Amino acid sequence: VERYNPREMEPKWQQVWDQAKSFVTSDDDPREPYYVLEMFPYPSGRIHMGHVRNYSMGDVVARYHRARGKNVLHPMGWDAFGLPAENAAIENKTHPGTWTRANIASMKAQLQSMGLAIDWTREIATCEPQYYQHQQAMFIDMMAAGLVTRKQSKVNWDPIDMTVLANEQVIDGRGWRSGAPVEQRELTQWFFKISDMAEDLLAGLDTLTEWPEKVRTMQRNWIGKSEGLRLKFALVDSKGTDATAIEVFTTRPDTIFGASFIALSADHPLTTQLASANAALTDFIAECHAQGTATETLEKAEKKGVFTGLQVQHPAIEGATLPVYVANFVLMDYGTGAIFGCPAHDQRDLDFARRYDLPVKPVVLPPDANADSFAVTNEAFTDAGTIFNSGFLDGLSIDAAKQAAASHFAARTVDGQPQGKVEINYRLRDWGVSRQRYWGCPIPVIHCEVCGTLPVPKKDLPVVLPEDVSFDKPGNALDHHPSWKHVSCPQCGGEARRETDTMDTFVDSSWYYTRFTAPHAATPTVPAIANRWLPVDQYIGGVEHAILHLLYSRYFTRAMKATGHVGLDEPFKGLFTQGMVTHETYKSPTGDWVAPVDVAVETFGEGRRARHLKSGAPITIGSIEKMSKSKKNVIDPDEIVATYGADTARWFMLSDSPPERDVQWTESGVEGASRFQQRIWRLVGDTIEIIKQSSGVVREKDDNEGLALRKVIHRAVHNVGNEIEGLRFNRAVAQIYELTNALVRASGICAVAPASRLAALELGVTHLIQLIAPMMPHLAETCWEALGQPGLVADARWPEVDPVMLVDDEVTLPIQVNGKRRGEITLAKGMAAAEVEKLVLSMDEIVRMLDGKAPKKIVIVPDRIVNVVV
Ligand code: ANZ
Ligand code: ZN
Repeated sequence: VERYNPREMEPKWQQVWDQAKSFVTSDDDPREPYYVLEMFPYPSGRIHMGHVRNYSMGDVVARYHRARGKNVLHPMGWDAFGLPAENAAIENKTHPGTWTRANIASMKAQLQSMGLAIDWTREIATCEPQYYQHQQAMFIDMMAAGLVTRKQSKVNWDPIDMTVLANEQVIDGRGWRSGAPVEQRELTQWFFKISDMAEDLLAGLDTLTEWPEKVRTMQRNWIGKSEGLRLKFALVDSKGTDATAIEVFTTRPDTIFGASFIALSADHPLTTQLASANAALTDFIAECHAQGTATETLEKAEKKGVFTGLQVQHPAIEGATLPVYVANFVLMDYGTGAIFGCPAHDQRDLDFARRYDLPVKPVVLPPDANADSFAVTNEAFTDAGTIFNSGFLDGLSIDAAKQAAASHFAARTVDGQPQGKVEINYRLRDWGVSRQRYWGCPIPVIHCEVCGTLPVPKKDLPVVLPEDVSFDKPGNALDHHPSWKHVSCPQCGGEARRETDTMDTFVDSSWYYTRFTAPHAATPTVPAIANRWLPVDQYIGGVEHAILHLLYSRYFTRAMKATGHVGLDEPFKGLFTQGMVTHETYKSPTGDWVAPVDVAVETFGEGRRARHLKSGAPITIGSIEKMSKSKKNVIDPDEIVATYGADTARWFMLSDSPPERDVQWTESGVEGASRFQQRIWRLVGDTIEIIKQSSGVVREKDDNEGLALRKVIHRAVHNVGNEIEGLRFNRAVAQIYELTNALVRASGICAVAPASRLAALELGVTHLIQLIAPMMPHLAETCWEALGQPGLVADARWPEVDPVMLVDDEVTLPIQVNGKRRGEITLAKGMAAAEVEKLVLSMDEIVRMLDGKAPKKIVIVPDRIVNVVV
């Protein structure tokens, strides 16, 4: 047989599928709908191996469920807005749209060369008005429904890039791109009121049983529900301020007897009042503002503060007072912006207390500790224990003490109000969606001096981005545009100004999966169609999106439900997060990274060594790292497809390790995948040859070995299906290897003695091709055609499994007719009586004996005997 040539066959089949519209999905198909989706890519320019892995997995799921008779929706699109396009525009003097659309075109060609079973008629790009006009319409609906607000808020401001940064984009207090120290600014921004839905988003996590537990935990922590107490501390002396008490939020009222100070946020109203007459405090506030609000920065920063001169009364210890500080680790937008510090049982408080020499009084005794000698030194004790040193709370557990303290303070008053009040707080903040950038979805709002802030009337949508923009100045090109923002007020007709903020690109990706269900509709969705397809049955993507993208999508689905665009809460029923693709790293003698294509690796004895391909210079083999441009350890998917074909790349990605783990890309691995492809092709060729030569040989009946082979085949079909359904692709692959080995062995035997086993061999090879079809679809079509099978394997139904064939152990049961032994039957152990009865009644001998009459009675003792009474 000639070698299989993927370079010739892969484009051929891609064209065949395309012309047959094999993967175009219709909404009114009566078959059960199944929606599989991979996270859509950012059009950066080229696909990388992470994409190859992600889409290979999704494609297996899509093709498999098609074969199981479902109406599969498997679409693809582009997350096409965002800052890189603007940066490219600045660097290359092109328009962000030109750059983005060119990238989409080349990446689409790359994806198509992978042979993915995608319905390209549903392709969407979030940067096109056909998409974002619907986002604008929904924004207006959300405004009307009270889900949107505009408020002043502190933001991380990058003074070089002149833009707001998300907390995640602030690294060690600096902008992630510019490296400039981040400033805090007060800006009026648009927000989605996601925090109103905190409880619902939290409760919904319990229903997501097909999500990784790790992701659910991350979301729970991000939402950060905590139950605590608002507690008032009366001021000993107001010192000229208008305050008489300070209210804190605490989740540990059980530790109140260990309190040693009060700390206010730099932005607390009382701090502001005190700062006017306190230069040290003013300086400290400025220092806090320079620090930024990113959680990471706050955790790393040294715990510092300034004493205010104020004292409060201790609420539980008669006559005792506590000093009031302003501290850098207290945030204004959580709780009340003030805390009581208990250094013995909170690490931040302990660091602070050590710095300012404040008392450290333990009040929770560890289970094995002695009350007289227990002391806290450098590590706060935060685990469970028994309350001590605490008056009326002594001897209680933490939980009991929390309750006792809460009811104690609820019954007392400060300034005529309850001193303590139970409260639930969430860490989740409202979602600030304003970005001061050009390349995003314009927020459809108009500001009028007379009428205020108004939504753009829906008839005037879309608010389209102007094409003629310049990026000569840093900042927001929309704002710099000479005319775009000047409009007349939709209400009074007077001069007004367009909103120049655009939406966070996370908004675009929060609903694209809904748009795929009706990508050409004149409304954002067609609810009846969206509800039929959604939730997405299987969503696949990187774990880096575990929090933001997935949480925002869950929120947005709820917002779309509230505004009548869909009828569900949770958009993704099944979620799978795949691991990364890694590669060895290489370094030249001068310490520069060297790309794998420039390196020749050889083995010698136990070891391996490497040289530079061209110069021959020795190369150091480094650690295995996630493929990244910075370490040059990337492999270009295009080169792999050109050399080995897409099927090989897909197979290797699926075969090598469990899909949730990292996979290490190696040349030997790819070559192994390529050899396996040829092995299948040879097996098919040999089988065809054997069938040709054996024409006329009786092929109906199995001998023992034929039966054994059938069992292997049925078991493989059964297991591969199960493994794919469980997304254990590497295990599915292992099953396929096993089946292939068995068939290659059988083909050898058949070739020398063509006989009864031929039928089993033919069945096995045909089934094998169906099993590999979701993974190596081009090779599978080629083999399918060669075997003379009708149609496309892409359209073939998944082979039926005969349950009898799955049972390993067999028993032979004697058959008695009217008490006399008349024959026997061999069948699978444990077979149900009804099944046995059917088989017995279809046996030639029994049919003859009954002579058309029905038996009076059949008694079956499972696995023992069959008694027929006639
Ligand atoms: C006293 C105390 C004693 C606390 C103790 C902890 C341990 P979670 O669980 O995350 O909600 N806190 C309250 N408001 C804060 C703010 N605006 N900025 C910084 N920290 C704040 O955390 C609640 C705890 O974080 C609260 O309980 C408070 O410190 C602190 F042994 O009160 B605790
Ligand atoms: Zn007006």
